[in-house]
Amino acid sequence: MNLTSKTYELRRDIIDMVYRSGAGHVGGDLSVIDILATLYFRVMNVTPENFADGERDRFLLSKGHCVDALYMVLGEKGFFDKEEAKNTFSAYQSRYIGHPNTEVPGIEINSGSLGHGLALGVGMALAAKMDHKRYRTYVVLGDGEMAEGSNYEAMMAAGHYRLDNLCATVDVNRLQISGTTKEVMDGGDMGARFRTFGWNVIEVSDGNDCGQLEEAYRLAASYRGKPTAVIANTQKGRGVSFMEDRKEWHHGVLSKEQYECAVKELTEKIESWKEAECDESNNQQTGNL
Ligand SMILES: Cc1ncc(C[n+]2csc(CCOP(=O)(O)OP(=O)(O)O)c2C)c(N)n1
Ligand SMILES: [Mg+2]
Repeated sequence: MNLTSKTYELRRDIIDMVYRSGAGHVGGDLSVIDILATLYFRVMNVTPENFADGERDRFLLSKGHCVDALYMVLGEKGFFDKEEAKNTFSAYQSRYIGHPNTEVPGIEINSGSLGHGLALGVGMALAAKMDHKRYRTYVVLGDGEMAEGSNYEAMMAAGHYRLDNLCATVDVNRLQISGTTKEVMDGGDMGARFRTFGWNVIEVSDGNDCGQLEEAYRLAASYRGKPTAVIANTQKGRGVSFMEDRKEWHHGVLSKEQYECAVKELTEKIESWKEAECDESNNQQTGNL
């Protein structure tokens, strides 16, 4: 499976779900989807079949408002029927509510109140060390979320306990709810903040490139003695031109015209990625590469 075309199919699923429900956080969904897809399809040892196994890897979406993207990845992974999530997202009595909750298969923690996921991840990683378990814990945070003071206490504890089985990813899309992260709360260099607390830091220049992300996670898994922070430089709204880098799409809802325009653009991109994959595999077969 080529992951790039898959992430564009997932983007189209997200747009579908947000349009049908009239709810969601589409900007941050589109910046984080490549991170989620790389983790679930290339890195983590977690499936519907092994979810009850204590050795499964743990995934925590601390920027819980982007659960729309997580639902689509978990659906694709077979945890539940994607269509069910699309049709009932944010509806009365649906389990697919607007932030992660553990009633949904595949979800480890309730989150959405920003600043909680990393501390919970530290606890899980520390428990793995104490219980001599091999699972790894992955936490995904937003760059605006890094204004929450609780993160810095969690970073300090992770460094202190040398939790090399913990990997945090910060989705640095440079925007939060009401403006740029720099304008709203400028905390300075993201990597430097983690280094101060004894973390190994890997900068990913294009955090919407699954290949770069996979390489970063491979390096993180082999690093010993420190937790790793992957600083993923992404773009909010990535893949839908009129949403890219625009704070208005943090939780914007699409009109019919906007929906049709977004689906058209994503479908064209999916087709061109698929053509490129086809050419690549033909070239490989004929030895042209
Ligand atoms: C404790 C807390 N305060 C405020 C909010 C409201 N809120 C939801 S999303 C958001 C902005 C988050 O920005 P960022 O972490 O950069 O997310 P992304 O850009 O990836 O969407 C805020 C302030 C919240 N969910 N939790
Ligand atoms: Mg952000």
